[in-house]
Amino acid sequence: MRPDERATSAAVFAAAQEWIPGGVNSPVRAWRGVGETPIHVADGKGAWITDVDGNRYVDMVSAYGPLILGHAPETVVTALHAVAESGTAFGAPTEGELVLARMICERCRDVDVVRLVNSGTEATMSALRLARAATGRDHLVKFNGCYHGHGDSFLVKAGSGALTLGAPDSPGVPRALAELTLVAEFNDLASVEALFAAHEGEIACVFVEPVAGNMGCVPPADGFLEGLRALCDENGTLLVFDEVMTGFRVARGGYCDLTDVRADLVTLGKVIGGGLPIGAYGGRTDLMMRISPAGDVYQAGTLSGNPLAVAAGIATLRALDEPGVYERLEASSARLAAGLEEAAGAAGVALFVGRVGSMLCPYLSSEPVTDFAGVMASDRERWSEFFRAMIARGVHLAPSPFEAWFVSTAHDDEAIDRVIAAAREAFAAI
Ligand code: HOZ
Repeated sequence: MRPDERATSAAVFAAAQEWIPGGVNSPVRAWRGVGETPIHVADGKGAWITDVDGNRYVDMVSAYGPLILGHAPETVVTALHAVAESGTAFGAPTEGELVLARMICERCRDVDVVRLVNSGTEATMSALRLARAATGRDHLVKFNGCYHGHGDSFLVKAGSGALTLGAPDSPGVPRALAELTLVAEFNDLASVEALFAAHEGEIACVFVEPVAGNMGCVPPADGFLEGLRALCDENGTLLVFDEVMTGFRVARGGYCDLTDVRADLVTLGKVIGGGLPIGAYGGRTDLMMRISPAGDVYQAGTLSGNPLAVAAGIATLRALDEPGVYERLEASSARLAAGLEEAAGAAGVALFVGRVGSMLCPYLSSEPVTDFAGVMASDRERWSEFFRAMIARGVHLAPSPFEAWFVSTAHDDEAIDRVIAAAREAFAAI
């Protein structure tokens, strides 16, 4: 549909400018990177959403990852109704928190003990504090283009919306703090070695998204995670897997299921809340027992372990236990990736699809994209044209070439075929 068929969205967005910074509650939603004004969503069911103008779209955003079962799955809706009837917050522990914590620990190999928080940002901030406390060191290593939420220490060469909007290093982060964040290149072990050599005995932890999902979708190169583990071991440094995106998405136990490399700490979010606000961090018992009140590292939250989020998370993880779920996600995601490649090929457009399970990113690139430089070398200007052409054809994409697409169990053949058909026309049009 054309922009003039999105008039109500445009009117709501214009009014929101006065009351909300930039009209949105998270920057990437403003569609600035693609030079458009955003649709405003009225509702969603399964793989589809409808905007306030009545336009329907196949949704490839999936709320940036949490909706692995699609929109409003019956199992989650039923669980939420029950909690809504019986009380939504108590500031006191509930049994549901134990149930979800056990489910997480039983599924994630590297998580022995877990603390629930309210967002991925809280999870990474808290894990960093713990790593600093446990090692008595202040520095951390992160990777160019990786994103670990908007905590001060992570807004240094950040990916996701920060990269999209040209602000990977945010004003307001004290220089003294930013200087403690050392930045290496993803899939480049030599760059990490150099930081360890320059900061011997100073690095508390290495934070890594095992699949870089905030500069599209870049899998780890062979030996990269193994190399990080070895460097961390040599230097008494903790290895933190940020699985906010990959957790319960790429496999039943997250990326930990796909590698032999052990993480000391793991951060989670998105899928474990089934679309409600949640985060979690966990790991080795000896480390996690440093967290207050078991230990002395303080971290708290009025709504942490919120009954609604916990119930949605439990329902989601239970649904993911059904036999064949991940196989079906893999099959539909592979079909989508192949369809996009075929559609681009037919239009003579160079395309590389980065994909791990049900997270993927089509880059307008004639070369495989394996690192940040490759991401930046892809044709991002033309990607914006592609985005506009896809929206016009009823496919909702994240408004940035740096965001992954997420396939859900609700993306059936009809939905996938619609995306491929739209892409065929869109590639021909750009
Ligand atoms: N955490 C999301 C993944 N890139 C970004 C969502 C947002 O910035 O709104």
